[in-house]
Amino acid sequence: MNKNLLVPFTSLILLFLFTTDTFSQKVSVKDLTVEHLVNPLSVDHPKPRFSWKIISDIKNTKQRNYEIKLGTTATIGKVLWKAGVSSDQSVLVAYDGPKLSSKTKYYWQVRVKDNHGNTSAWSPVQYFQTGLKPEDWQAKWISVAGKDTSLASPLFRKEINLNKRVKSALVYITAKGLYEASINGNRVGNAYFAPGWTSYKDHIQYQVYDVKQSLKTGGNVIGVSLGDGWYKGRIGFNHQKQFYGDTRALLMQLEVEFADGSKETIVTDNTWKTSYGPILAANIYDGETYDARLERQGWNNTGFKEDLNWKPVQELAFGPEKLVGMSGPQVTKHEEFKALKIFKTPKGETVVDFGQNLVGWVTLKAKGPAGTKISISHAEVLTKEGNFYTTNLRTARQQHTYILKGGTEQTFEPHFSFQGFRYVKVDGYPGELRLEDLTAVAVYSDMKTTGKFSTSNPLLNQLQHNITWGQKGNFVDVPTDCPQRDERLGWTGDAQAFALTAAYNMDVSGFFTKWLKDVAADQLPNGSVPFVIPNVLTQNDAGSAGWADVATIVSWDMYVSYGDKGILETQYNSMKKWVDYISSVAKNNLWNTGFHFGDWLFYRPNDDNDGRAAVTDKYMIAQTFYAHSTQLLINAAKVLGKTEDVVKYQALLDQIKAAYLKENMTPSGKLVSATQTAYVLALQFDMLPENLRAQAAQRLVDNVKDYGNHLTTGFLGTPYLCHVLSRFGHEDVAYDLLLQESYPSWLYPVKMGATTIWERWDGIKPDGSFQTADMNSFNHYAYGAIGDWMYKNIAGINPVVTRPGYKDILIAPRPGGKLTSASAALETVYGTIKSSWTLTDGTFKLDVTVPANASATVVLPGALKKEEIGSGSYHFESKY
Ligand code: RAM
Repeated sequence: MNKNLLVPFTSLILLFLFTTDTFSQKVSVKDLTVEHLVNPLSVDHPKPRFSWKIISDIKNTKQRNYEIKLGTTATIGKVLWKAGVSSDQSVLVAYDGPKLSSKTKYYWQVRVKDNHGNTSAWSPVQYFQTGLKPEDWQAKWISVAGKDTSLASPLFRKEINLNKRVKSALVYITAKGLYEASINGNRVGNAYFAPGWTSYKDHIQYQVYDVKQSLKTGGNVIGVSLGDGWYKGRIGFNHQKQFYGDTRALLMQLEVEFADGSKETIVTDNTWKTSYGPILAANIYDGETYDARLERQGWNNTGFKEDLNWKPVQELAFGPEKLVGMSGPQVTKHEEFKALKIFKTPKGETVVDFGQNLVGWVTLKAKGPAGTKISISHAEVLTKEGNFYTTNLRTARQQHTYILKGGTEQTFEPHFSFQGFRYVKVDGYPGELRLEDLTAVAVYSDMKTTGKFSTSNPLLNQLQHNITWGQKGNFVDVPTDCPQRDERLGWTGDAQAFALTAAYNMDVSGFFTKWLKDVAADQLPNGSVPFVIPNVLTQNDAGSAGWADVATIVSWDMYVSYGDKGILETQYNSMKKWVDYISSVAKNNLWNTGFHFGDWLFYRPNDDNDGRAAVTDKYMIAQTFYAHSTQLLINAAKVLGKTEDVVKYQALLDQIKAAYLKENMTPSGKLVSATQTAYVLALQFDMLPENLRAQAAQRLVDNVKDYGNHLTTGFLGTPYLCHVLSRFGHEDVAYDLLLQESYPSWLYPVKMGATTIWERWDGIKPDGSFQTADMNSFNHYAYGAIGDWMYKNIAGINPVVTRPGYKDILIAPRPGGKLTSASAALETVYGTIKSSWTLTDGTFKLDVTVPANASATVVLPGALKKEEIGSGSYHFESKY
C-alpha cells in the first residue's frame, strides 16, 4: 500500500472511533473514586465504596441502575464480583462481594443506565489496592545504632540486586519522624511531610508508591533520609520536644514481582547501613541547616564507595501503635510565586516580596565559595516603617541556613520544615541577589479545588481569595490554627468554625476523614475532646465548648457536604461519647463547669469605660453548644436508624433548652449577655421558643446598628452571624456587615492589604501598628468561615440535608449590598453545580446548572414560587 495514503486513512479510522466513543454516547461516567480517592493504593476499609459521576447532555437525567465489575486483572477477565442494581446511588456504593485479600490490587469498572433508556459504555478500568495486615509486615523498624541524639538527619541505604525483569514494584513505607526516600537517586513519590501527622501513639500511616519505573535489572539502591517532624521535633508552644518518642525510625517493604511471575520482598532490617548527611538540623518551626559540603555524592546510587565506612543500623521492636494505610490526600507542592521585588528596608535588611502570604518554602539558587553561609528568614508582614517583622512568630525561628560547597550553582530548598511567609530576608548571599534566584512554592494537602466564587465587588473577591489562601496554608495534613509561629496545631475550634467553608472551596472529604480518626483516637476515656488534635497538650487541655464540639460538628458537616453516611457510622461513637461527657459534667442539665475559651477574640476596645466589650457569658455559650451537639447526634442517629438514641437524646435536648431559658433569658426575651454572639447562637441553635425568635433577631439587629453596622463577634459567633440575620429576614444587615470596610469587619484586613485571613479583626491597626505580638497571626482561617454564607446566600448554592452531598440542591441566591452580579460553581460528588446571576435595571437573571443524577429547587429572590428542576442548564428571569 502506498505509504502516503496510510496516514490519512489511519487518522480517519481514529477519528471515527473517537467520534463513536465520545460523542454519540448519550450518557457516560467519569471521575471514578474509591473511598474518595482516585486509584488509591492503601485501602483498609473492608468494604470500600465506589463513586462515579454521570455525564449527559439530556435534561433531567437520573441513574436508573448501575453495574460494577471487579476482578484482579487489568482486563477484569475473571470477574470476582459483579453488581447490577436498580438504584440511583452513584456515590459511595459499598463493595459487597467476597472478602477482599490484603495487599491485593483490584480492578473495577462501572456502567450505568439512565431514565431515558440510555446505557453508558463501561468506564475505563480503575483500581485500588488493599492495605497490609499486621502480619504482612516483614520489615523491621530500623534506626541509627545507639541513642538517636544527633540533630542531623540520618541517611539509610541498602543495595539490592534484581536479576530479572521487573513487572511491578510497590513500596510500603513509613517513619517515626518524616522520611524522604529515593531509589537509584529518583525521589519516591511527590509527597512531603510523609507519613503525615496522626495521633502517633494510636496509629501511624504508611504510604504506598508504585516504583517500577525507578528499578532496573541489576544493582539498585534504596536511600532514605529522616527528619524529626512532629514525632520527635519541637512541637507546641511550651518548647516541648520528643512528644511521641526520642528515636527516629524507618519501616519499609519493597515488594517486587518479576516478569516470570516470581516475587521478591526487600525490607528494612539489620543489613541496612546508616550515616549522616548534609542536613545538620531540621525542625518544623525553626527551619533547616544544610551544609552542602557534607553531601554524600552518589549515596543513593550504586557504586558508592563510602558505604564501607557507613555504620550498621539497629532493629527496633514494633510498638503498640497500629500501622494504617493513608486515607487522606498527600501534602504536595502547588502554586509557585516569582519574587516580585527585592529591596533594602530602613534597617538595611535585604528583603524579598512574593506578593502573597503563603505556606511552603523558597527555592534559592546560589553560587559561591565553599563555606559561604546564606541564611533566609521568613515573615508575613513588614512593620509600618517597612522593616522585616518576626516578633509575631514568637519562638519559631523560621530560618534556613545553607552552606555552600563551592563550584557550580546549587538550588536549595528545605526537606523537613515549612514556613508561613510573604517576605524573606536574605543574609550572606554571595554576589548580587536577583529576582530569578528565588521562587516561593506553596505546599499543602493535595485537595482538588471544588469551588469558584466571584462577584461584581472586587473587595469581596479579594476576601474570597484570602479565605482560600487561609485554607491552603493551614491544610497541611492537619487543619491548623496558623502555619508560622511556634504553634501550628490542630485547634479544634478553628476547624469546626471553618469546615463548611473549606468543603466549598476544596474537596476536603479525605482530609477530614483522616483527621476525624484522630479526633476519636485522642478523645479522652471520659469522652472529653482535647483542644488540639492530634493532642500534644495535656490531658487537662480538653472540653472547651465550641472546640470539643468538633467531634459532632465536623462529622455532620462532612456527611452533609459529601453524602458520606460512612463517616457518621465511623464517628458515631465519638459523637455520642462527647455528648455523654457534657451530660456527665452538667448539673441539672446546665453545662456550667470547666474551662472554656468562650467567644475567642471578640471585639474588645482598649479603654472600655462604656462597657462596649462584647463579652458573652461562657457558660451561656457552652449551653448552646451542648444543645447543638445533642441535635447533631440526634440527626446522626436518625440517619443511622438508631431509634432508641433518637428518643433518648431528644428528651435530653428538650431539657437542655429548658435549662438554658431558665438560666439565660428574661421573661421578655432579653438574654443575660446581650451580645451579638449571644443572640446569634441562641437563634442558630433554636434555643428560643418560636414566638420569641423574631424579637431576639431584632435585638441582634439593634445591637449591630448600635455598633455602627459593625460585628463584635469572636470565633464562635462569627460563622453564624450572617446566617442568622438572613434566616430572620435581615438580609440587608447581613450585607451591611459583610461590606463594612472599617474595623471590625471582614473587609478591613482586605483594605489593609491582607492576602490571607487574619487571626484578629485588627492584626494591623489603622495607624499601621500591630496587635499584641504574642497572638497575631496573619494566616488564621477561622474568620474565613463567612465563605459558607457567601456561597449559600450570595451565590445561593445550598445542600439539602435530607438528600446530602448535593443529591438535591437548593438554589436560592439573595442579592444585596449593591452587587450587580455573582457567580459560583461547586464541583460536588455528582458533578458541577453552577449558579450565576446579574441584576440590571430591576431585572434579575439567573443561570443554573445541575449535574446529572441530582435535582434542585430554585427560589428566585423575593419569589414565592419554587421551581423544581432536574439536571441540565436553565435560565430564569424575574423583576426585582
Ligand atoms: C490560639 C490558637 C487558636 C485558638 C486558641 C484558643 O492559640 O491560635 O486559634 O483556637 O488559641
